[in-house]
Amino acid sequence: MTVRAQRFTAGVLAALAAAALSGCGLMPSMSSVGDADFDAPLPIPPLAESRVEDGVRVFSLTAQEGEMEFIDGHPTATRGFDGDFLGPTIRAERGERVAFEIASELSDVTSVHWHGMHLPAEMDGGPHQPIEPGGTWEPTWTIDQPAATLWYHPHPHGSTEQQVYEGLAGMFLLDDERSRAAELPSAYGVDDVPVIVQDRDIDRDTGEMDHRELHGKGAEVGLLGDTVMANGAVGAFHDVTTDRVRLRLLNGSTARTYAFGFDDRDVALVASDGGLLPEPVIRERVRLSPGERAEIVVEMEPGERAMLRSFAPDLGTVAAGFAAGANDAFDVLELRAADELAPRPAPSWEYEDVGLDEADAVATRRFELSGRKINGASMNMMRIDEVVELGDTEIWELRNDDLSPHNFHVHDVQFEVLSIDGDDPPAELSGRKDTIYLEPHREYRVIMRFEDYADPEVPYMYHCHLILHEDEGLMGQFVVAEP
Ligand SMILES: [Cu+2]
Repeated sequence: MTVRAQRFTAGVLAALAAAALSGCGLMPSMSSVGDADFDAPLPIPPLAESRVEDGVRVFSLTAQEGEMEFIDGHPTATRGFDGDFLGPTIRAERGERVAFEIASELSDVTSVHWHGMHLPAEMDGGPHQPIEPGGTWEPTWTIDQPAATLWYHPHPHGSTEQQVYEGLAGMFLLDDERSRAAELPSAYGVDDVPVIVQDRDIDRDTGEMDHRELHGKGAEVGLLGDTVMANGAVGAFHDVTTDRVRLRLLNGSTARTYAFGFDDRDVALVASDGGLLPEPVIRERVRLSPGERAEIVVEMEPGERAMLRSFAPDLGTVAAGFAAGANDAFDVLELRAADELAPRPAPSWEYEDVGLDEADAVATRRFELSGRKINGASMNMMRIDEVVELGDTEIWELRNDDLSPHNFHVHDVQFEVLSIDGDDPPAELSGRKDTIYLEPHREYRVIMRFEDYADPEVPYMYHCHLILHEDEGLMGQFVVAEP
């Protein structure tokens, strides 16, 4: 019996009963709430080392094979950057020139994409910048965007899901004057904590984590694992020493959407994909689809323990939600407050308005997602789908025509949400975004400006970040060209 089967046996009767009651029998809901001992210290990804040469900050990264012991006594084959699983946190300052020496010790083609970064297309690390087995890649660009929590991961066409699932991902933090002056917890790994949340399906008998086995028996959205980990640790806790703690949440899962929160407390959402929001947004739950980030500030009382959970997420769809994880809930990370907590001020900062104005838009493009196609076409690396003129502000209309979930990620730019079904977006979508969850059959209008880096030859991608969908063709290509 596989791990999965054994594990399901325990909860399956209750789940099936619940499913029968709810009238949906597609797939049992998963839950780890209250199951595990949270006795593993949260691993904090190390800050990547760098050196400065001729004014350029140079980082080195190696994609390599690894091994983890997620299940006691059973090693799991994994991959990581400069280690067994995940990668170091890269940190750079706005205005800095950065360069990377990336080496691959993998046996298959990979790439390294800088998710959320504004940079030249040939530095983007998408499917057109492959790194061959044993090969290297040396991108360089100048950081030119507001402070934000970004991330990096492979993007080879057709095998991105597999490589991210195996562990190739890391955070990329950008700082600027405003973020440094902000009243926000900022001690990395202490009160400013990276939290990469991912789900996995691990065989309890062998430790094996081969996602391909699950294609066909997984959900339409891709693999939905029943083991949820934070920075590669299952059942992790973090010791909190301040009365406010900032969590930089990254949904690094390939298919699963989470609704993060605590049982009974509001959190302050302070930043989304593209950086700080206009002002803190108080929420009980924060929904994140694959690829999205959220920075939240959590208030703590001395001596208390608070469990960061993912509650059953509202996917905006009844029809397929059950099979897409809408009924699943997980414990993610336990916060353990010390008996005495150092005070931290209430979150505040100076917001940077980048001046995206609908009146400036010179083009409107429409993208309808269905199955594995955008506007009826599936990804073709030889075809440029859209040509954008350098300097233009554009409105993109996004629509998920299916009843099951999709989201939408655009490379190179951060966009702002103008409206959803004609209404103002909710406050949690008031900041800049590079990835947005598309509730089925709703009209999303977003605005963006393509202000740099014309290159008529090398395209950027836009795609669904449910990575199975992306791998299977739900992706298109645009170039930014001189007028
Ligand atoms: Cu999709």
